[in-house]
Amino acid sequence: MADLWQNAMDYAVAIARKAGEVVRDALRDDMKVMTKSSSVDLVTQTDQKVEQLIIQSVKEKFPTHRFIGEESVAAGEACDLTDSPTWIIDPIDGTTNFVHAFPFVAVSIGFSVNKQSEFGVVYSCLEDKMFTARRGKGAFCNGEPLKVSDQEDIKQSIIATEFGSSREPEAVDKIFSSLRNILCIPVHGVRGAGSAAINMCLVASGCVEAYYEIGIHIWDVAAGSLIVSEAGGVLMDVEGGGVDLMSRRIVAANRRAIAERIVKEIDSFSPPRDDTPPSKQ
Ligand code: 2AM
Ligand code: CA
Ligand code: CA
Ligand code: CA
Repeated sequence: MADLWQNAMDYAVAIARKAGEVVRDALRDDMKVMTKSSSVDLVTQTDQKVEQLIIQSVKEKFPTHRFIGEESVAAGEACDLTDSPTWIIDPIDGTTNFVHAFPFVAVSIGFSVNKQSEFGVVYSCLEDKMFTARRGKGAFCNGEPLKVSDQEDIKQSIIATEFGSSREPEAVDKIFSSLRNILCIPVHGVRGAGSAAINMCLVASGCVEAYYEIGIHIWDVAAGSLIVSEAGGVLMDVEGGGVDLMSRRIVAANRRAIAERIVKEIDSFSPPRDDTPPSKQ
């Protein structure tokens, strides 16, 4: 089956590039900005158009494959990861950035079979950087191999995270208490690109030692997590142990010891899982 998934990955790269062109072109047009769950959870027609473009393109070549896409789930489709070949799509990761023309916006396409990631493609379309990883075959940016930072000391590290989309004071307090603990280690700095997928690619590229966030969704990190692990990094839950992509929580780091130190400092909480049926939320 190896060749088939390599073909699928080549196809995903071509689709991501085309999708990125649509995103770049849309930046020049007047945008209609809508909201979903709250006034800071933004969506545009381009998010929806790009997701449909990706799904329709994949269906032409792989009609039996399944999909999890952010905007399809928002429209009521199940967020259901089965053993079937499944494309996990975030058409625009960094919609808030996109709306403000803040230049970190990605198209993210993960692909999983038997619940195992086979490849990941993240196209940072305003930087024109194509990040790719195929299971067991390494991670690349524009064809150049990626390797995580070899820094062992968290005190000499940059840590990436995000403030998320919740403005509930209790959730914001937890985010800030984790941030305070991390800053006071002390670390060299804390950064956030505004795109989970790009943050993961920064870890894979060795620009930041680690990225953590509570509140992400499977489509934010499906591709990026394979890119991190294929670049030699580690993935962990915010309470330690293995990552469950449906759990809404992730730590990605260059080294296990750095991931473990972050786990120690995080004030953790558990948002409703991605695979919770809407009736139970
Ligand atoms: P999105 O642009 O695809 O919605 C993790 O931080 C993810 O949360 C981001 O990659 C972003 O993905 C999403 N997100 C949604 N609303 C946000 C907001 N107001 N600020 C930052 N990220 C937000
Ligand atoms: Ca969104
Ligand atoms: Ca996203
Ligand atoms: Ca998105």
